[in-house]
Amino acid sequence: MCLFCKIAAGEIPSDKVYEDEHILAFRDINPQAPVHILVIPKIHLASADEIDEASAPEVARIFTALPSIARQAGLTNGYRIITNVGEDGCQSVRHLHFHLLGGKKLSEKMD
Ligand code: DGP
Repeated sequence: MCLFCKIAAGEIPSDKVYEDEHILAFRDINPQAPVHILVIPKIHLASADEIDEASAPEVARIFTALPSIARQAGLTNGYRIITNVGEDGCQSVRHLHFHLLGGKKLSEKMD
């Protein structure tokens, strides 16, 4: 089982901010902004590169939950959602996750 599958299963503890049957949001262990939350599907998908018609509803659930996760985290003035893919994308955990970053004016640079 991968690291984030273990976190989703509760085998590894995390600082959860939202959970339902399909998705989990928890604080990043190495925050890169005042608010840095990871949102994952509970099913294992290695990255956004694996999204297909069958898994698209899981991704839709994440994006449906994100506005309220952001609001609950106090992100009333905007935020950024990032997903890294593969080697060139600097993805270190091979389970699809969306970084929710905010709590300050973020860099204009995207790379
Ligand atoms: P990425 O580089 O896009 O694959 O991001 C992986 C993120 O996961 C990185 O920001 C650090 C975070 N992370 C890695 N291991 C753990 C962990 O065990 N717990 C939590 N909460 N975050 C983790």
